[in-house]
Amino acid sequence: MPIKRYHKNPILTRDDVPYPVSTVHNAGVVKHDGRYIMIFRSHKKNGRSILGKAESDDGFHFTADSEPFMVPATEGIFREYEEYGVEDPRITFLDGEYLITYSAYSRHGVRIGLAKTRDFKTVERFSLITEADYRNVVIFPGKFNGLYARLDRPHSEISPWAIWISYSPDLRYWGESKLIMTPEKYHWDEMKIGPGAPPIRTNRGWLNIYHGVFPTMDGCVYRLGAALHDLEDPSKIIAIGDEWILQPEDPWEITGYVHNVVFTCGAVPEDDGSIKLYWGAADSVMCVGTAMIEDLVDHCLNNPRKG
Ligand code: BMA
Repeated sequence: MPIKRYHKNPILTRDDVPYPVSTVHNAGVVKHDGRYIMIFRSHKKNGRSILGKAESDDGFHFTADSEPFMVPATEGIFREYEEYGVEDPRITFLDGEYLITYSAYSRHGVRIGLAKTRDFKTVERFSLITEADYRNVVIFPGKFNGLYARLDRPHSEISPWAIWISYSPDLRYWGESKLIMTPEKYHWDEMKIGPGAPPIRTNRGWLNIYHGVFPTMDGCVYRLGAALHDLEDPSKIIAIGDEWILQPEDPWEITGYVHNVVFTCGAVPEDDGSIKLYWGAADSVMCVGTAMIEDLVDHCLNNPRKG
């Protein structure tokens, strides 16, 4: 498998967080001023989620801040839509700003919020960029014919839960939406798929590390796979690797708050052609692994799914 697990996983748990939380998982991670910044999700003990921040010099050893980074808004339009919590942050660096997309839960369903920061000291909510019910929005770190682009995963009772693309001139208004990738019948991702880490630019295409879900008699299994999108037109899928690249195997991936889950919200590309891939394990702890980007691209191209 192209992903090599770090030998000291898990790298961040609730015991490392100075305020009371019962989980640490599904974190977006970026490198800012040479340091790794992790924005992670935690369940509070009332079952609702907040976002915390941790920092690291090497991408493996993280120290969490003493206070949460984002808690549900108490004013404005966000207040109504974040009542039940904020979850699963993804971070994209573009035009000098970090764009943080996150799931905003409320009695009205789940929408995606977009917040911006330049320094991770202050953060400003910008807009709620979807209606209900959407999750897993990742923004491309690049523009296409002057437009921002994102992948997302609407929930639908009619069609399979699949990956769509949309475009925006200003990050606020999104359109030109198109379905681009669907789950494959009786395959490891047959039940639903969703974007994972924000796409990574490679010489051979945009690398999209996504999650796929398979239903079993013992509940759902969340695994990670990889797909390659055209550099100029990211709505075109060049290839989807047929096999998963990561599945729950370590004890803390198999057992936890939700069993059998590896779920990514972020990967950091390095100068040597590797990435650090971060994933939440069993919705309980954070883990990291490394891979060569070229190996992940080969994974997509050398054994692509046929469907
Ligand atoms: C998904 C989301 C993720 C979570 C996963 C496994 O639907 O809720 O945040 O990690 O389920 O529980």
